Amino acid sequence: EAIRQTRELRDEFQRFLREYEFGMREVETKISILRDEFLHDHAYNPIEHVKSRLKTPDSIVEKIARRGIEEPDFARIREEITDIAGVRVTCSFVTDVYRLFDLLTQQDDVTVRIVKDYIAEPKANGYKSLHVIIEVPVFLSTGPIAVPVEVQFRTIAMDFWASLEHKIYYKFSHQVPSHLVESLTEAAAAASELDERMERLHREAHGTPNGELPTPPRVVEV
Ligand code: 0O2
Repeated sequence: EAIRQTRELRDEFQRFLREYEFGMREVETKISILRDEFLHDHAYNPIEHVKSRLKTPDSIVEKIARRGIEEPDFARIREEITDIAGVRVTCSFVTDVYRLFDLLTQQDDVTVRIVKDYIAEPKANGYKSLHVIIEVPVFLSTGPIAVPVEVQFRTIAMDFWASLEHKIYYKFSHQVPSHLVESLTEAAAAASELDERMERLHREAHGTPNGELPTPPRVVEV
């Protein structure tokens, strides 16, 4: 009986994870359609790369424990742990970050749950990125479900910084020596400056004196 119950729980967990994988694929498709459309219609690719990941069962279990969820309560896990599916969109410039964010979140079948703009308000260590938790519909044989997906938008410079910071954070088991914290904060400022310079350069190269990028029309409500 115990084995049967364990198997049932395992099957349920796998089904639960698959839903997130499907949600992630829906978001990947949306981003890749936007990228292809930009390339064809504006001869411009605002996206450098896209990386998706599903949280590992171990790290989900760890987070469930940290949240004090004791029962295998999938409804509560779905409600509280919103970063099981994650898509990271790395853009060329800050303008593109916000443009892509708008284009994704304005789509009719996308529901925005939480926005955290760490570009407008960077974290104390200098971390910058635009985070959004969205819900996208996934159509299963049993009917539609809404799947939460965390999408992080950032520039290449922000991504470079975040990936180094992440490695250092783990190397020192979350206790980074203060001189490194300071250097990282300085590096974050340098990355932001580089972002500004690169965007200015890009605009100049496109001969747009007021800094206007060749912008496609915004979505207009009819
Ligand atoms: P991984 O390995 O990327 O999945 P929580 O998710 O509950 O711990 P919160 O406040 O709800 O935290 O989420 P928040 O602030 O939106 O950030 C979550 C994710 O953003 C992290 O996921 C990182 O990917 C990224 N992030 C946030 N702050 C930092 C930071 O200071 N440095 C770096 N390098 N990344 C950051 P995970 O699960 O921590 O990691």
